[in-house]
Amino acid sequence: TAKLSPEKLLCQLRDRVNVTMIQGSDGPFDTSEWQRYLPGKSLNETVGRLGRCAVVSSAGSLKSSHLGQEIDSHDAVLRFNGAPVRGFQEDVGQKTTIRLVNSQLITVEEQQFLREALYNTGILIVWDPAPYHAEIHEWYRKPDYNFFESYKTYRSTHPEQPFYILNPKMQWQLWDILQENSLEHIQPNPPSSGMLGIVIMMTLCDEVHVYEFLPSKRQTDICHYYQKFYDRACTMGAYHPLLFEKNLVKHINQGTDEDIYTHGKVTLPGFQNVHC
Ligand code: NCC
Repeated sequence: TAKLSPEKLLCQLRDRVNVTMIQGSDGPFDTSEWQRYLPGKSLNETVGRLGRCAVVSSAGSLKSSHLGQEIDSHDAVLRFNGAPVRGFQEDVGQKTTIRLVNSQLITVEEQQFLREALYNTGILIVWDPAPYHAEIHEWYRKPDYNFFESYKTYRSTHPEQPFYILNPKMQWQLWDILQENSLEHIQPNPPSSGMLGIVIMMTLCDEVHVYEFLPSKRQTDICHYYQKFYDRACTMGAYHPLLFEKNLVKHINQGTDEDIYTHGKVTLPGFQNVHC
C-alpha cells in the first residue's frame, strides 16, 4: 500500500523526521531549575557513533526464539518500557544500551519506575504523546501524562545515568509520513514506542536490526514475552497506528522475507548510509 519507493521513503524519514532530545536551550526548559535536571551532554556525545544496533520489540513471539546471543552481538541494544532481561536472556539477550519508556509508565507506575533495578542500566529516553504538531510550550503546559516530577525525582536519585526527554515534534513528523504512505485514513495518535525507537536507532547507527516488530512464525496473541496476557491489539495496534508502522517497516526492509519468518528480523540502514 506504500506509495513511495523504499529508497524515497528512507529519504523522507531521514530528511523530515528530526530526532532530537529536549535541551536546556529549548523553550520552557531554559530555566535554571531545568538546567540542573537535563543531561549536560547530547545523546550523540553520550553514545558516540554506533555500528550494528538491535531494536528488541516486547512481543510475545520473542518467547522461545533463542535470539539472545544474536541480539547481544550488536554494538548497542534498544529495549522498551518495562521489558526485562533477567530470566529471559536466552531469548532477548542481556545487553541494554538504551531503554525507551513512555510517559505513562513513569507516571502511573512511578513507584516501580523509581525502585526497579531494571531501569538503572543504560541510557533512558522518555516520550509523551503531544497534540498534533504542537509547539514545545503548548505540550509542556498540557502533556498527555505529567511525567516531569517523576523525571526530576529519578534524575536526583540517579544523577550519573543519562536520561533524555524526546522532543515531541518527532512523533508527528513521523506520523505524517505514515499517513502519506497509507491508503487509509489513520487516527491521529502518535506512533508506538517501537516505531519511535526504530527511527531513533536509524539516526545513531550504521545498521539496525529490528527483532519481532514484524512477527515471525512464532506470532502469537500473547502480548509480551514476559507476561501471560493475551491481546491481539498488542501486535495489531489499537491506540497506536501499529499496523501502518509495520507496513512501512516491511516496505523499507533490506533483509529477506526468510529472516522475518524465522527470526522476526528486519534490516534497516542507518541514515548515514542513506543517499538521496
Ligand atoms: O507494550 P509495549 O508498548 O511496551 O511494547 C513496546 C513496543 O513493542 C512492540 N510490540 C509489542 C507487543 C507486541 N505484541 N507487538 C509489538 O510489536 C510495539 O512497537 C510497542 O511499541 C508503547 O508503545 O509504549 C506500549 O506501551 C504499553 C504500556 O504503556 C507499557 O508497556 C508500560 O506498561 C501500552 N500498553 C498499555 O497501555 C496497556 C501499549 O499499548 C504500547
